[in-house]
Amino acid sequence: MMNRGSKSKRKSTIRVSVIVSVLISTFGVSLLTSTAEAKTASKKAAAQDSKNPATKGAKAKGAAVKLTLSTKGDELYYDKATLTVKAGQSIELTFTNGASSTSGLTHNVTFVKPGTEEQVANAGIQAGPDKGWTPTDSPMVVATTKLVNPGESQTITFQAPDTPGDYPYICTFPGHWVTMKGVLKVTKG
Ligand SMILES: [Cu+2]
Repeated sequence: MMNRGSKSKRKSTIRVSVIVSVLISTFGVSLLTSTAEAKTASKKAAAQDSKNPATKGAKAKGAAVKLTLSTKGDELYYDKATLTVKAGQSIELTFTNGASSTSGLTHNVTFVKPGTEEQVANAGIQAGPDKGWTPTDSPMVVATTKLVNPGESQTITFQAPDTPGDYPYICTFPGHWVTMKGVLKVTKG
């Protein structure tokens, strides 16, 4: 009886010391491991930040701003003389040709760099009807719709220029730009 008791006491003492030493070594190792993991994780997070443009201020403008533009019926005028957006903002523009079906008037909207509307209109004539009277490859052109038939619409999405300023929009159908024009006002983001 006595012997059994002292044996079991000794055994339990040994067990406890083993458990404690295991705990110490495990805890010590886990501390080191978790510190290393935290460092790696923060490095990864920093790398992701620099790769993800959404976290950069200049491009982070949220959802696209929705704009609409139409014609004044059969007149060679847009219904809005100005549109305003922030630099770098995503734009979703819906253009509606409000002309009557019997008018035969086709129109587009072409956004151009400041002061280049006449040059773009002339280049549009050179581009010809197959290109919808628009020099789409020109660096002066920021964005453009196709030629839209009377009563129809087209929605385009594009990014506002990063440089604030007054960006004209015109219809490049020959002769229309003289009156079919407005200004996209790009303000500081
Ligand atoms: Cu037009």
